Amino acid sequence: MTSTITPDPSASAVISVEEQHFNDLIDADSRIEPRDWMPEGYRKSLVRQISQHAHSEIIGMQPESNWITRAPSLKRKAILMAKVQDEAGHGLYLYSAAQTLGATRDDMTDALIAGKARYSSIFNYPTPSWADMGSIGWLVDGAAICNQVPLCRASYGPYGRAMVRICKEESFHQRQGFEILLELMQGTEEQRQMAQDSVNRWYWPALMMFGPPDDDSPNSAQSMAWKIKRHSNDELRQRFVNMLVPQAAVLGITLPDPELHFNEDTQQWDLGVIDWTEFHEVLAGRGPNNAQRLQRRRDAHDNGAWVREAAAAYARKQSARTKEMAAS
Ligand code: BYC
Repeated sequence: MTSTITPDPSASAVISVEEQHFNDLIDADSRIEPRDWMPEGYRKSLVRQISQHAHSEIIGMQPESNWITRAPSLKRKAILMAKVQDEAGHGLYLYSAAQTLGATRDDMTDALIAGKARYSSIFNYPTPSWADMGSIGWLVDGAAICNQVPLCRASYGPYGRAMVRICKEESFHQRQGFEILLELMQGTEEQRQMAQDSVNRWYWPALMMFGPPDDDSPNSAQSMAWKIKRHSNDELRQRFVNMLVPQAAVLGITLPDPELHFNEDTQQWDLGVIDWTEFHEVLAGRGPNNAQRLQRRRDAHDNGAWVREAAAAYARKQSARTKEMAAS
C-alpha cells in the first residue's frame, strides 16, 4: 500500500546534537559505547539480537552435553566438556553485553524460560549419534563463524568486543567437529554411514541458521544501516556453502542437495530450495525438540535456585562486613 503521509521536510531536518553525534560515529565506522546517546530503536534492536544470541549459546549446550558421558574416549569427553563450557562462557559475555544496554539478566532469563524469547532454530534438533558432535562442530559452529566474524565489527562496542573472543573459540569448535567427522570417514563402513547420515540431518537446518531470505528479513535493512549487521542473511549463507563444498570433498562426504552446482557466471555454488516451512514451524515452537529444550532450561533454573540464594546471601554478608569495617 502506498503511504498517503507527506513527510514534513522541516521536521526531518531537525536533529539533536546527540543524534548527529551518533550518526557521525556510525558514518565514520566508529564504535558506539554504553555512555553514548543512541536511538531507542538501536538499543532495542541490539538487546533483541544480543539476548537471542546469548540464549542460543545457553540452550546450545544441551544437544552436546547429552554426549559428554557417552563420548568414545576420555580425550573426546574432555574436549567436548571444554567446548560445552565455552558455550556457557559465550552466553555470559553476551548477557553482560546486553546488560550494558539496560536489560537485566533476570528479565532476559524470565523471557527465555517463559518461552517468550527466541533462540537459534538449530538447537531444536536431536543428537541421536556420536557423529552429531562432528556435524554440530563442522556445520553449526562453521555457520556460526561465517555469521559472527562480521559481528566483531558491529557498531556497538561491547557486542563487537565480545564477538572477538567468541569467534576465536568457535574456530577451535569448528575444527574439532571436522576432525571427528574425518576420523569417522576414515573408519569402518558403518562409521562412514553414521557420519553421512548425520550430515544429511544437519545440513539444511544449518543453512537456516542465517535467517530468512533477504526479501523476508524485516530487521536486516535497519540493522545494516546501523552497522550492527554487515552482510545480508543470503550473502552469508552463500559464503558458508562456498566454504563447505571443498571441505566436504576432503571429508568424502556428500552434501545432501542434489541441485547444488557451480555457477560459472557468478563463481559461486548455487544451492537448491530451502524448506522455509520447516524453519517457521521450528520458530513457532513446533520443532522436534523445542518443548524438551525449554523444559530442561526451566528445570536447570529451578534446580539452581539454591546457588542464586547462596550467592546473594554471601554478597549481603560481604557488603555488611565492608560497611562495618568502614564504620570502625
Ligand atoms: N533461529 O529479520 P531477520 C552458536 C528470527 S549460537 C531463530 O533476518 P535479524 C552456538 C529473527 O530473530 C548461534 N530465529 O532477523 C551455540 C527475527 O525475529 P524477531 C546464534 C531466527 O536479527 C552453542 C525473525 O526471525 N547466533 O553458534 O536481522 C553451540 C526475522 O529475521 C533465526 C546468533 O544469534 C534462526 N536461525 O537476523 C554451538 C548470531 N533467524 O527478533 C554453536 C547473532 C532469524 O524479529 N544474530 N530468526 O522476533 C544474528 O546474526 C541475527 O539476529 C540473525 C537474524 C542472522 C540470526
